Parts: sequence; structure tokens; C-alpha cells
Amino acid sequence: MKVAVVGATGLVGGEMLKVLEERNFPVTELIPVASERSVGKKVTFKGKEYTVVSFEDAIAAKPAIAIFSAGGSTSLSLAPRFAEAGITVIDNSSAWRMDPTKKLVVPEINAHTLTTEDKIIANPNCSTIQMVVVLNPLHQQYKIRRVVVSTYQSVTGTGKAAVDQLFAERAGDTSVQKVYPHPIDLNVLPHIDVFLDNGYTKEEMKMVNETKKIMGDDAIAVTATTVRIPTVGGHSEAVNIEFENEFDLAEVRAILEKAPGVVVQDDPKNFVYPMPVTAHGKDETFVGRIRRDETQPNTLNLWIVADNLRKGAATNAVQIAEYLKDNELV
Ligand code: 2RA
Repeated sequence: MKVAVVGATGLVGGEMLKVLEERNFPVTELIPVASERSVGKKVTFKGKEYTVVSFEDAIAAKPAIAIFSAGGSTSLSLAPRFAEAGITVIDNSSAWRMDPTKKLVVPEINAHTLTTEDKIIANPNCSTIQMVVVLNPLHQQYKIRRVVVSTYQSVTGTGKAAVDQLFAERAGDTSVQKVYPHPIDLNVLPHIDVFLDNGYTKEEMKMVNETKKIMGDDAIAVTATTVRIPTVGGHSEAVNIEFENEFDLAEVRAILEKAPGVVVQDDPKNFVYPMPVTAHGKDETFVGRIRRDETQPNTLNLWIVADNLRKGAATNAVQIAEYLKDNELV
């Protein structure tokens, strides 16, 4: 299958290439694509060098699938052009996520809704994906009423310049370009993406709105505080979940142990719980610190960690591509 990776020179684009390779996606021809200033650069895939081409050349090459990770404005202008050329776009930006005509897909939850008519498929926000893969199986069993989530997000979610800022600060180098309004090393920023009129950030509202759309239930109340921390391995989330129905803690554990894409790491006595350093580079979502909220009925506390460049971006996109291929939708 001919596959284009749009934004191939970025942090997520590079991870897309790695994940396509590791999962042995049957790429017969790889088309790395980027904006004019990166055309001609080289990327490596399966030990071979490929030259980055322009958007126009990529459309002319007619890949079956184009995985986009090139920012919202590029997606808004170019995804429809790829789609019109018959190319199925899997888009990692926020451009199409809340468009009611586009599906927002986490394969473990709603890939079964995809058809050949879906030419632009939205990949959700990283912090939303890792939360919903854990929430969904519990929602099926106990029906979620309300979720309160606080995140601890890796600088890799911002991109390479943010990783450079963190390590430059750590090395005492003040010459590096600053992507955050404050230092990030030895600091915590309660601020991800832009602030909106309601006092929340766009990242927080993504968690609220995308969760309802992916899980297909507008009645789930979600409130979020999203925070950037000086780590690179993945995003962590403290999640408080109130259910309509009673639950049994052993049954919760059993449900999560069986949940696709989820790994339970919950043995606090032996210091076993999910962490960014252990989730880094992995495709799964890790859950631990599974315990009852003792302050009110039917309420659970969890700690969820995933590599945001993997399940939060590249892995989820490649899993969508795998579903399309396996079900002959491309
Ligand atoms: C972040 N959610 O971590 C973003 C990346 N999509 O900033």
C-alpha cells in the first residue's frame, strides 16, 4: 500500500515512520511529505533513505492513505485536496475533530463506525486518547456520570522546540528559542494551548468535547486541568470517575486487564505504577493506582500514563490505517 506521511520531518511525523515500521504496516511505497522548506530533506524508513516531497507531488503520487501531522491550518487547506484525489486522510491535528461530518476515532472504541465514505478521519488529542481507552470499558459496565481529570503532560506534546527549551535550560544555555512563556525545567505550567473566554485552555476543552464525541455520549460530564511538566516520556493523568452504578474494585481491575490496548500496572506496595519513563516508546496505555474515592459513592480514582507521541498520536493513527486496510476500506 502506498502511504504518505505529511509532516514527516516533525516529532510526530518521525514517530509515525517508526510505528509504521515496527508494526510492519505493508507500505509498498513511502511518500514523506513536508512544506517547501523541508522538501529535499531525507528521512529513513526501514533502513532506506527517502527524499521529502511537496504536497503537490504527494497528491500526484496518489497514495491510498495520507497520515497528516502538519498542523491545523495545513490540514484545513490540504486534507480536502488529498481527499478529492481519492486519498484517505488520517489527520492528527485538531482541524476536523469536532466537525460533525468527520469521525473522531480511537480504534479500540469506535473504528467499527468507519466506512469507505470517510475520506478525512480525525485522530483525537493525545491526552484524550489515553483517557478514553481506559474510561470506555468502565462506561460500558457502570455508566460514567462525571470525570475530573488533571494532566501532567510531556514537553514532546508541544514539539521539538519545547524539548530543546527544556534541555537548554537544564544545561544553563539561555540562547535557545523559548516556546513557553516561563521556564519549563524545574517548573510546572498550568497552561496548555491557548486560554479561552471561559477561563479554560483549549487543551482542557478538547478533553471535555472529544471524550463525549468518541464515546458517543453527550451526557458524560468532564472537567479538566491540563498541566505541562518537565518530562519527555509521556503524559500522565489523575482521573476521578463517578459512575451511575455501583462497582466492585476487583471487577474494575478485571475489566481493565481485559481492555484492548490497556496494561494494568498496579502493585503500589512493590512501587509498581505507571510512569512516563516506563511508558516511553510503548504503544499501550498504562493504568494503576486503582482505588475507591472514599469521599462519595460509586467513585473511582485512577492514574493513567501513555507515550503521547505513540498511543496519543502515531500509534493511534497507524491503528486506524490498519483497520482501514484489514476491512478493505481503502
Ligand atoms: C500537547 N495535546 O501535549 C498536545 C499535543 N497534541 O500539547
